[in-house]
Amino acid sequence: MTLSTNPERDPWFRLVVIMTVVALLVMMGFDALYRDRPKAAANPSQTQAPMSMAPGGSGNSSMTPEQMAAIHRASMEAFPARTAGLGGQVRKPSIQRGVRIFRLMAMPIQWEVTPGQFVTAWAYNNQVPGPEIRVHRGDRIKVILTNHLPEPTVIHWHGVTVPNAMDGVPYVTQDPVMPGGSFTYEFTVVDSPGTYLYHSHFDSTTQVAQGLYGSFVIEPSNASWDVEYTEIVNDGALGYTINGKGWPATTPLVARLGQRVLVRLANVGQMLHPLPLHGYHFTVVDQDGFPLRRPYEADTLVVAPGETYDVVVKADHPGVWALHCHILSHVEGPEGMFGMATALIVQ
Ligand SMILES: [Cu+2]
Repeated sequence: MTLSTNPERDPWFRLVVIMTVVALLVMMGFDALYRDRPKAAANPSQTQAPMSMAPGGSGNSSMTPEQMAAIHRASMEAFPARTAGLGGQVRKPSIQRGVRIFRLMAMPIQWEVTPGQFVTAWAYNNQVPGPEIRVHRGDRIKVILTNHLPEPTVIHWHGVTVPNAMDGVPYVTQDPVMPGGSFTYEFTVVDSPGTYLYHSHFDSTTQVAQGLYGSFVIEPSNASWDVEYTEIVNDGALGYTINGKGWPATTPLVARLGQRVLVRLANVGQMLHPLPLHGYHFTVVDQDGFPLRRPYEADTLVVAPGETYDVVVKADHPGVWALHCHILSHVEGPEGMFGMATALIVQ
């Protein structure tokens, strides 16, 4: 290709000029986007990881050994710390003519991630994660979403079999729900018992990171466990969290000696999170809502973005056993434990 001496009339030259202008506008647009976002959204570690946590091993803290020991002790002794707000509360439906009706209201709230650390979260029904929706196979359900956010939104039912029009993808299966608007999702539950998710599918890098997600549990007719917990990890604008809270404000899993504990693990973040449970081997019994024909034993389970696993723990060793992400910068630094950590307490 050669450019003619008269660039005004050369179509290739015009194309190059147009593409350059478009590229500049796109770059300026992204820059403006980032300037408008809270810093934490661009780098979740900034709300949690101390500045002194540079790679390179020991000796890069300005604290004395005694100061380090004291601050570690404080972060441990604070657990479980009280904060305002609890996510993932089970939502009881109202029932009209046999249809179970759930209402989800999306709006910005102030959310206390760790004691005294308030951030602007985007939440369903004032909690992060949103309410846990529990249903049975065969249930007919309606979920009425109302949008009080400053952006359009939609809900996608992750892993759940739904009619195409209910899939919650903007301009593919529905128009987005504009601020002040609402949309009713309606379907019959046909999948296997297990753990599924719901989350925003509009500007999801922002909206899911800010808190617009929740668990959708299809209950079995007979549970083969004594007690159960849902643990959703995220790595967005609220930092490294389990159920919307960072250590030491995460909620412990509590079991009596000998009980069978079902733990529903899910990841709505953008990173892999390998989750080990100290002191125990657990049995993985279900993945993404599919009961495993051959359950398997593991100590550490890598939960990828969008995955869910159900694991069973036989609580036969008393004590406080840490359950945390094994990417160390998500949980522990010179100032002790933070972020994606909780504990199983067997009494
Ligand atoms: Cu992690």
